Amino acid sequence: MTITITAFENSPDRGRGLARDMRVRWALEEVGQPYEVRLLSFKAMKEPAHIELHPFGQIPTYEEGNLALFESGSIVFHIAERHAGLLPDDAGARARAITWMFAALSTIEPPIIERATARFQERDQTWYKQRLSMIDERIRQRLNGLSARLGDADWLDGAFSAGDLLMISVLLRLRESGMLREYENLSAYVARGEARPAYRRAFEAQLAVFTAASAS
Ligand SMILES: N[C@@H](CCC(=O)N[C@@H](CS)C(=O)NCC(=O)O)C(=O)O
Repeated sequence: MTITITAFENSPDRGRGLARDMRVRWALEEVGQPYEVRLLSFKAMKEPAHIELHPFGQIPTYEEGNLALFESGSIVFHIAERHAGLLPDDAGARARAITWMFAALSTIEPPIIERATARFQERDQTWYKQRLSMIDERIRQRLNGLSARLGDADWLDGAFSAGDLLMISVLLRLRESGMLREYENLSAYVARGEARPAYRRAFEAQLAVFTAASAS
């Protein structure tokens, strides 16, 4: 059955792979599943046809036959459950990998998104610098814990898993802040993720969309 995902027609991140379709593309590439992409303008994302698929009018969505999903974490979990390569067979290791998926999305991602929102929407406020440094402190608290747990391991819990895929996707959003460079092991961890052939293929595919949109 054909898998179709949605992505920005013209991504605000200018093809840097930070939009959340990237993590879904990466998961599909890791498990070797072909997929099609339906590109959406900001206007189309808020129209009834898309709201039917995604109640909040966002990307990504995932369609496969009668199944329609939204939320990148749920989509990656679905892919990882259905195809070998992203979750271990051992029940304990599988539960721990799923725990890292949740940790990425519910513990690490929120302050990182808060930072991006502050930079985008609050930078003209008089209190902006103070707020940014408070958010950065919160991010560092999380990174301290993550860095200590990763130590000198390649991945968070044994073999590469969907937990690493989501964690690296989330950490990549911090790159422009320079904060990742404060953590040698986390920088190396992110670089290991980016070096995976599946990541490269997914990255090139989303970049091609942006390149084509800028040329037209
Ligand atoms: N929690 C959702 C967040 C989805 C989300 O924020 N998508 C962004 C792109 S990365 C979007 O569609 N932004 C446009 C908008 O909200 O109008 C997920 O993980 O899928």
